[in-house]
Amino acid sequence: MTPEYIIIHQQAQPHIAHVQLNRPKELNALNLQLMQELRDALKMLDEDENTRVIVLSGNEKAFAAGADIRQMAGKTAIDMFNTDQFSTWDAIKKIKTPMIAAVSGFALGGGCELAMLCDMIVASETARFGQPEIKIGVMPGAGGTQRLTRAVGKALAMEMVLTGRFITAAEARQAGLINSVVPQELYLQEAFRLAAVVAEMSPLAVKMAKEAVLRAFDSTLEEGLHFERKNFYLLFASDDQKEGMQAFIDKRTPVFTGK
Ligand code: DAK
Repeated sequence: MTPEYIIIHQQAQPHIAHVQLNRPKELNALNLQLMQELRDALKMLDEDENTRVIVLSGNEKAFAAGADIRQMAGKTAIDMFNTDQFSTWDAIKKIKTPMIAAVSGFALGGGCELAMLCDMIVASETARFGQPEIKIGVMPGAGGTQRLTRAVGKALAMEMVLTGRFITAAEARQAGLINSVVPQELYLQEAFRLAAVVAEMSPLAVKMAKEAVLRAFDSTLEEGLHFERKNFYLLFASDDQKEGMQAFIDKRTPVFTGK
C-alpha cells in the first residue's frame, strides 16, 4: 500500500534512500499511522542491499512538531499501554543502516526524539529543537530525558525538559546535539553530502561500527570494548576488509560489496 504520510525516494542518490515525513498542515505531527508507515519503510530499506544510508527529513517549516497531541489528548494510561507505540519506536531503534536526520524548522517532543534516534543530525539555521511536553502536562516519553541528556549534558537537558525552551540550531551544534548547521537552502544537500561519504565505505563495516558506537550508551566501558573487539575481528571475515586494505596498498579506490 502506498503510504499516506511519508514519501519514500528509494534511490535518491546511488545507495542513498530519502524518507520524507509528509503531513505538512500539522507540521508533521507524528500520529500512529505515520509512525507505522515510517517503521515499515525503514525496515524495508534496511533489508534492501542497495541502500547504504537513509536520509530522514521533514520540510522547511518542520521536521516534526511532536507526537500528535489531538490523537493523544483523550487517551487513558490503559489506552496508551494497549496501543504499545513503543514497539514502533523500538523497531526503528533496531535499524542497522545509518540514518541521517535532515532538520529544518521544528524538531519538538517526539520530533526531537526521532531526530535523536538517527545517527547524525544535519540542521538548517532555522531548526529549533525542544522537548516542550512539560507545557502540556506530560514529559518526554520516547528517549528525550535519556538521549538528550547524554548528548548535551544535564544542565541544558534539564532546562529544556523542565521549561520547554526551544534551542536554536547554533546552540544545538555547540552543545553537541547535532553535526552541522547550514543555511536553509543547503540543509538537504549537506545531509546528502554526508550520506554520500558514508555510502562510499564498506556497508558491512559501517553497520558494525554503528552497532558498536550505539553500544557505548548502554554498556560499561569494559563491555563496550569487548563488543567492539568482536565486531572488529568479525570484519576480518569479510571481502570488504581484504578489498579495502589491498586497495590502500595498490593506491586505488576500493570497491566495496558489503560481503
Ligand atoms: N500535534 C498535533 N497537531 C499539531 C502539533 C502536534 N504536536 N503541532 C502542531 N500541530 C498543528 C496545529 O494544531 C495546527 O493545526 P490547525 O490548528 O491549523 O488545524 C498546525 O499544526 C500548525 O500549527 P500552529 O498554528 O500552532 O503553528 P505555529 O507556527 O503558530 O506554532 C509550534 C508552531 C510548533 C510552536 C506549535 O504548533 C506547537 O507548540 N506545537 C506543539 C509542540 C509540542 O508540544 N510538541 C510535543 C508534543 S508531545 C510516545 C512517543 C513520543 C511521544 C509520546 C509518546 N510513545 C512511544 C508512547 C511524544 C510526545 C510529544 O511529542
